[in-house]
Amino acid sequence: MKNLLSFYLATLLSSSIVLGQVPNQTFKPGSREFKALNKSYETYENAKKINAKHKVKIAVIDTGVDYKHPLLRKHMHYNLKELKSKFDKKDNDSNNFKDDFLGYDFTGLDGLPYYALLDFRGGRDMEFEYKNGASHGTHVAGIAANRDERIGIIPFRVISMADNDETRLRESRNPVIRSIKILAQYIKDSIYLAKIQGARVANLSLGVNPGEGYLSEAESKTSFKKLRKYISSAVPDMLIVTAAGNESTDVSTGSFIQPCQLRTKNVLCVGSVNKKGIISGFSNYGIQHVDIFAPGEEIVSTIPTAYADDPSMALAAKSGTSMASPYVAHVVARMLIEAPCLSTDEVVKILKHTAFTQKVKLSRDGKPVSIGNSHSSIYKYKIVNKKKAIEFAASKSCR
Ligand SMILES: [Ca+2]
Ligand SMILES: [Ca+2]
Repeated sequence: MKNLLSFYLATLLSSSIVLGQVPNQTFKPGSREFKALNKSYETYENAKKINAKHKVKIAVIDTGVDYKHPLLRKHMHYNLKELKSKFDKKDNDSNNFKDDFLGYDFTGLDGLPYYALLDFRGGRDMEFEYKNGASHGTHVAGIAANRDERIGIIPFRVISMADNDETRLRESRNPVIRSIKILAQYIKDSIYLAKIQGARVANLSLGVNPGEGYLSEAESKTSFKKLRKYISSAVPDMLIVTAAGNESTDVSTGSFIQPCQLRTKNVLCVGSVNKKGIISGFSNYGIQHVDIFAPGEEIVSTIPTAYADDPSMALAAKSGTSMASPYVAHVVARMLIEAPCLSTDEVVKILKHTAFTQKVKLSRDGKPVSIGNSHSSIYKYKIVNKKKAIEFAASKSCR
């Protein structure tokens, strides 16, 4: 359990992106497995009712989400046009993706949503789940939804837990694609699909460390530049909330590549603070990139049900900017529920306007220090004020 509790995405994405780790499965219609899989999703009628309650949708672009979790089920936002026929291997709504009835899994070759494999293994294979499952994304989704039935979650899996498993990498006979180009494309496609479903918020609790010679930094930067262009031009009405990362570094000087560094108006970069409002030791920071801070230490949220005997008790505490980002995504969703007419620009302005302002001394090497006198400057930072931000948005009521 130790790994679980201390896990956050900076470690998840330490080196590379792997494709082809998920074995192909044959799904025979009418088979026991096929029936079990179909049953694990909502029926068309149920999904229609659940969808209707969702006033704002958040795309959770991550490692996938346990859509069967009792605390997440009512948040899952289905693509009804595809759900009607479930796995018919056809693109029923002509969006270029087959059977994308619940977000999309970009990491599997089988084209099925995540968790399909887990279902086939009886739902209790902890080791397998750890490597392939949706622990990180499930936790993030729980924070983003925060049990508000008006918030829909559209889950996308753009990375698999196996991406960070060196043993698995070495043993794998599949080609390893160590390219951030692929990840940038998955993120772009997720945003495209989320847009069609009407999502106004996307959460990206991820980043890539191009170290160990796997990735060319130049290539990575080019891919992210393209992604930035897409985000600013194709989805100006969607606010992309991103994690600042857990390298204890100024984002503008770090060697990692993150959506957080995409400096465009509708990308918000979130760092982590503790309960006292002090910047978390692991959190990245930086005047140029980090827009706002939010709680990111020991945050209790949902984890895949395979981890607990009682599915409703599948919860764990995790720390990281990965947890701070969906906190802000939730606040943004709540603001948009109050005032759907707010533009992404206005949302960002209100978030910053209503935020708490904190000051911290910076040491000579530029790191925030809470004590000590050998400092060279002061770093002012903002912490999201959930209550005030939502109230302020409500005062801008669109009606
Ligand atoms: Ca489709
Ligand atoms: Ca289909």
